[in-house]
Amino acid sequence: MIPAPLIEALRQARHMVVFTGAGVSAESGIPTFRDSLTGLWARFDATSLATPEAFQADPALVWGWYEWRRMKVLQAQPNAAHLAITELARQVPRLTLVSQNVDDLHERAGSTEVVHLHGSLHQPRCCKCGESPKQPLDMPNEPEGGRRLQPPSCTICSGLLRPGVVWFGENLPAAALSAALQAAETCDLLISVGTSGMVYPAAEIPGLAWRAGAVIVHVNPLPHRQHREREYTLAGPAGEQLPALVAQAFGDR
Ligand code: BJW
Ligand code: ZN
Repeated sequence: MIPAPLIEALRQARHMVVFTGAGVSAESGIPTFRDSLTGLWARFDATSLATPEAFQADPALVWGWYEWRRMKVLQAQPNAAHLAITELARQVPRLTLVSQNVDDLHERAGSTEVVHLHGSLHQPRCCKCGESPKQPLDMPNEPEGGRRLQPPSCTICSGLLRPGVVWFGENLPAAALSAALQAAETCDLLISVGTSGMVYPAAEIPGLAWRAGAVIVHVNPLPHRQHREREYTLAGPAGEQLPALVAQAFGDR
């Protein structure tokens, strides 16, 4: 059951933010980070893979693991949740899509101008000069979990290429962060989809929007901790909840 005031808020919204985390890609077969059985951190140690120190200590271990992840994404398809977000953007005057995800499934579902807070698996860059290769990397062919794989060298300065993602302790890309914060402060409705809300500063975004007066909707199979006024949870997988939300709010248009 979707509450009637929420449907009305969707119909009235002038500027909507959709804020996504790993859960939006879960139904495409991309593992989340913190789900207790299937999450990446249940099987792999974050500190030995997702920090600059880990890459410095063992570039081949880290590069191989990210190449395995990139392969999984290239083999995956956008799911009903990604498609529902694309449809939502057609229905509201303005929609800003802010994602913590490093995959490109929103883009492949037809979303444009996605604000990627944590970078991209598909845009490695040189550790030394910061340039990204002009040619896309070859299609990876990595076993489950990845094998040790020497990162390619930069064609400009011969430094090592590194994954183009934001690791713990690194700053988020300034332009993306400022676009996300500005959208959160000015939107009238924010839908937070498939995120545990544990990683900062991204986790501040729904609260920022709420304090600025927006209606907040969480879409997650896990119940949300607490609810304030103007805050709702649609409990269930995003691939079911988001299409239902879009159909109920805009199906008659
Ligand atoms: C479904 C579903 C379905 C399942 N449908 N839903 C303030 C306080 C405390 C700590 C800090 C702070 N400020 C900064 C920090 C440190 C740190 C941090 O936040 N640590 C916390 C973990 C404690 N932050 C940083 O280091 C950030 N940098 C920074 O702040 O720079 C300034 C600074 C520098 C130095 C010192 C201090 C400050 C950078 C953070 C970078 C995060 N990087 C990662 C890895 C990216 C690369 C990679 O992919 O490997 O980003 S970590 C990982 O977590 C990834 C994600 O984007 C991010 C968020 O995870 P997400 O998306 O929420 O996934 P999950 O798995 O947690 O949740 C999935 C959810 O989906 C669950 O709720 C499920 O129930 C749900 N779900 N199926 C809908 N079908
Ligand atoms: Zn270089």
